Amino acid sequence: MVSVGVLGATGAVGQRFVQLLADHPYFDLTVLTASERSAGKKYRDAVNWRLDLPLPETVGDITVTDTRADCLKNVDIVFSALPADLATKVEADCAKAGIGVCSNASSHRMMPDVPLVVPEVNADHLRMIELQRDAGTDGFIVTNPNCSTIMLTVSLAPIRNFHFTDLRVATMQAISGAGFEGIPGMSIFDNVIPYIGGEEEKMERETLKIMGTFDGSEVVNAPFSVSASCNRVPVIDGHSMAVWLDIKEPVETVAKAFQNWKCPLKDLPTLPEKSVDFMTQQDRPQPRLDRMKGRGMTVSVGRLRPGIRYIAMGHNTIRGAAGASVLNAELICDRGYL
Ligand code: 11C
Repeated sequence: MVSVGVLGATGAVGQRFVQLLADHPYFDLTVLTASERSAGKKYRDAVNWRLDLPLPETVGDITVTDTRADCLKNVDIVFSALPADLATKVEADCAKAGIGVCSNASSHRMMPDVPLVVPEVNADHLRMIELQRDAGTDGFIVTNPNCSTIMLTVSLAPIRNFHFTDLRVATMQAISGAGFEGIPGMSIFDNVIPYIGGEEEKMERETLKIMGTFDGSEVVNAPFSVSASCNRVPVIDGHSMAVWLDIKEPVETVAKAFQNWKCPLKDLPTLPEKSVDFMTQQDRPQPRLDRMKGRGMTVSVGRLRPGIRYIAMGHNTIRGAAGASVLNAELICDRGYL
């Protein structure tokens, strides 16, 4: 078993990490970190557990430590659910201390030697770990993108071989994307907020890196433009998005590509049976009905129309955050990078 920890274990994404790692076939969850005021408490006393499933018993007994690299004794991998401002230093310290960091934070995503990975789309970018090792780091940092970017890029996997130059996307994002702290500040009931700070820029630049080509020394960005418009809507979990692409092939050909697509990866514990579920019902996908498909890891695609236009939807804190990092870590183990 690989010994793992979670940085920032009490927040919305941290709790999802704990839920996914509590009984994992590769990983033994041994360390949980949180802010100074939680350090020294049992996890069950430090956390305000807000998920739909009960707090796993064995994890409740773990004593929470401070979020510092020197508190992570004998840990092989840490999963980071830290806010970006904290993550910059702590993740770099962990990597220097020989720990593999699988991060959901945004701070290192665009660094030239840090892989930004969605396994179904660019598993080969994990080779960038070698650049970090060549530069003298004993551990490594591997990141997953912003949740909206994950739904978008997974939905593009089956159709990426069609030629297009212009990708437009408008999101409808759930309130859990703002974390437990962000929710009370939002006047979201009976409302739509047409602004999520930094989100549009992240979708635009992260998509190009993920769908770009890694030539062994750097990533050459994907050769198309991305224009995003992001909105917060009164949904608890599940980010939806409308996507427009200037693909010239007939819609029937694109539908076949969605239907016939096979994920290129071999089986991994968190990889769902279907990474993309292509739906033909006129009123789907819907967050409430479809977000838990594939234990929250499937991205549903529907409303495919000429144009090309479609809707993609997935669970933002599972597929879009904690599940994405755990899947990256499984791939890292599978490919022998540990
Ligand atoms: C939201 N997507 O829904 C954001 C949260 O870059 O990981 C995640 C931000 C990020 O507000």
